Amino acid sequence: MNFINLDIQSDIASITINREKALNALNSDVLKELDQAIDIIEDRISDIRVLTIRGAGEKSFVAGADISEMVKLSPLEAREFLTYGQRVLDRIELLPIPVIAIVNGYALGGGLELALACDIRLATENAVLGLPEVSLGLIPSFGGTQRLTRAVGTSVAKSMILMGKKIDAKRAYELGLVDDVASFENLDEKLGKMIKTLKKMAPVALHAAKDAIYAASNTDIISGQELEVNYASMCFSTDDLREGMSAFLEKRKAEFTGK
Ligand code: DAK
Repeated sequence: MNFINLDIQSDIASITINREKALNALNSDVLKELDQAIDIIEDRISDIRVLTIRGAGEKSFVAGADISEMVKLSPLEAREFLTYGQRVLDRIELLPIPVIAIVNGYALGGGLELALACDIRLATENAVLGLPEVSLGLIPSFGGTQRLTRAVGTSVAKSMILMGKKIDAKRAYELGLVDDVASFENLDEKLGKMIKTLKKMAPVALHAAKDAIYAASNTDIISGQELEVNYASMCFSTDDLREGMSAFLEKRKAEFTGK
């Protein structure tokens, strides 16, 4: 792969979008390789506990879909690119493991949409987040109108989408759009702590919780609660639930096996 580095160390997978000269903008080759990286991760999913995604360098996570490529698209080609882009981001959102976006700089347009498809966002202090598509004669098309609105509410989403308002890491943290902010010096430390926390959790319960939260945005409350009860009941069939509860009662640390 030319634009995506996938590194799997023990039970942590790390994707780096590696197109630094174009601020890691997503063209169709990058999207294809991202799709291939997800294939590899899915093949090895039972060995992986956490996935991280970042952009190469210290300036940009992803500065959006590639404008030089998009400018040439016909409506039908745009539809193909859009459907493909949405599908790749959906695959990331639906992975059974937690996915952390390391928002290390610009997260604009498709870049913010990619970060929104991840479960947790850790921003560096220089991060700038925005959906400037309307200034290009377009609207956010990799799920941004849907996921940003669900993440921060209609009012903030409208100011960011209609006025193209870009926000810094501090404001994004205040809005709950990112979960934490780090300097480049303490980024690894903060990321390490997040990963450590996630690895303490029961893997099957994490997967069930992700699916139930996904349902909260995609179904009515009655069906969502039914799904929640079904997932929770399913947890009672796992070794991990017995282990988690026994460990609490025996005042020791739980050792989860993901079964
Ligand atoms: N696409 C292509 N190249 C980009 C790019 C992008 N989104 N962003 C940056 N680059 C390139 C620049 O062209 C420049 O290339 P060279 O001139 O060196 O060859 C290089 O990266 C460095 O950028 P700058 O020289 O501009 O760097 P600055 O520090 O001055 O500015 C910036 C950084 C991030 C503020 C600026 O580059 C910028 O405003 N970039 C564009 C940000 C943006 O508007 N992003 C949203 C793109 S629209 C769809 C599906 C999805 C989407 C749309 C449609 N369907 C198929 C319909 C999603 C749309 C978007 O994401």
